[in-house]
Amino acid sequence: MFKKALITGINGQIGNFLTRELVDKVEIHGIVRRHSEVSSQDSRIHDLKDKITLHYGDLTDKSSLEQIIDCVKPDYIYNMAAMSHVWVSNKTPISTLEINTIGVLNLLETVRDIVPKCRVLQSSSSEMYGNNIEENGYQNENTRMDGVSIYGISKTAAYHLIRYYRKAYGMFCCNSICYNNESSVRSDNFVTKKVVLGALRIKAGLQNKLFLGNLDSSRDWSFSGDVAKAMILIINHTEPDDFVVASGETRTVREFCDIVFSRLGMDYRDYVEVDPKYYRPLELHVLKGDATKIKTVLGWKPEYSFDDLVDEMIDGNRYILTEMQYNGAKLGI
Ligand code: G4F
Repeated sequence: MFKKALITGINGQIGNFLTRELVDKVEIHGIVRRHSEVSSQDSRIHDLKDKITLHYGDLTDKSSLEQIIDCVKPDYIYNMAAMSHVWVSNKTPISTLEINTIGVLNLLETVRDIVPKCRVLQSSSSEMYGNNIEENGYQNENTRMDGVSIYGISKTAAYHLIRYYRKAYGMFCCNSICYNNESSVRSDNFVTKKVVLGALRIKAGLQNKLFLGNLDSSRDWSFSGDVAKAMILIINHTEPDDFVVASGETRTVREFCDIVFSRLGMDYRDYVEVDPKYYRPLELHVLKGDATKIKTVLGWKPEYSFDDLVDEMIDGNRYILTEMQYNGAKLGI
């Protein structure tokens, strides 16, 4: 009989890749939040709807988790639901804590009550480290945590809750400490997707300028599909543990702009302008993760290089250029 996996945030970027990876291997249930635009509830996984079961729920509503978990009795829970935007978290601090921290507590308490043997994987974040780095310039599983955003702090508390339930109650709870992970289906307001969409729109003549915030921060960017595969390895490990999932390479936002605009035959300096409204109260300057542990213990290896990631993001959104040709044809230009 198929095992059952419950994915919270199933329609998010990683929820989407997890679902595609697992759909023929386990019975998949997903939690979606009610959205006024119904199509937004399952936009990324719409094509898989016949193969999965979706439930309305919310991490902040424990009664919804109790009903779903009691009905499904999952063997695995991937907690991908979160308020995941760092800049927004500073505008909505209370709801960020309610979703990202209390939400995880609601989930853990419900699992402890109803399915204590269920394995739980928490999507933790490199934002938890803040600006701390080891002497070699990387962060690893032992790097001190000191979040520089409400988001980072909310994730740090959740990370510790996962460890506490593991140690105090012997539950199989693990953290994947994810660095920035991207793809063509990334939400439009994260910097990589914003740059790719902006460059394509400029190329298509639909936009003249691209306004960004801090161009000098560095991020460790991976392909989201590779990160989903790492999570599956972590939750299936013989024992619950915490793992950094990262590429080990870091590039500035400026370099990312340069690469994307160059691939489209443009110079980013002609189009990108800084708008301080995108600055954050505190910035996390450099992220570079040391993924030695997951590579050694679980044999994880990313399949996408940074160049592959950029190609996937541009190719997955090239329809913008085609749409322009289509619209241009309609207008006779
Ligand atoms: O794309 P970002 O918004 O991602 P950020 O803040 O690093 O967070 C992402 O990665 C975390 C893991 O490290 C996740 F936990 C989190 O959920 C999320 O997926 O910003 C990246 C960098 C920042 O330094 C930001 O200041 O890009 C800079 N940036 C410059 N201009 C911008 C912009 N970020 C955004 N979102 N929009 C801009 O216009």
